[in-house]
Amino acid sequence: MSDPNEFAATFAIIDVDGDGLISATELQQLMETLGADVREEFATHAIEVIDTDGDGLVSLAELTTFLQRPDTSSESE
Ligand SMILES: [Ca+2]
Ligand SMILES: [Ca+2]
Repeated sequence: MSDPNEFAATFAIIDVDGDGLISATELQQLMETLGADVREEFATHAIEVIDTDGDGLVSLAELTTFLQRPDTSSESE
């Protein structure tokens, strides 16, 4: 999956309120919709990982950068 249009489509799905930014709450709602039992801290942490400018919200550019990053194997538990 490396098509920018696909990222935009995915982003639009996650961005429920359509303000162009993904909040931890929206991410949590998405994962609950997908059937994952997600804690708020997990969603907040995931946002922090993707959020490169540190405003606490994920923009399409930040999501695209994150998804296109070749090496995402440096996860900590
Ligand atoms: Ca939003
Ligand atoms: Ca940000």
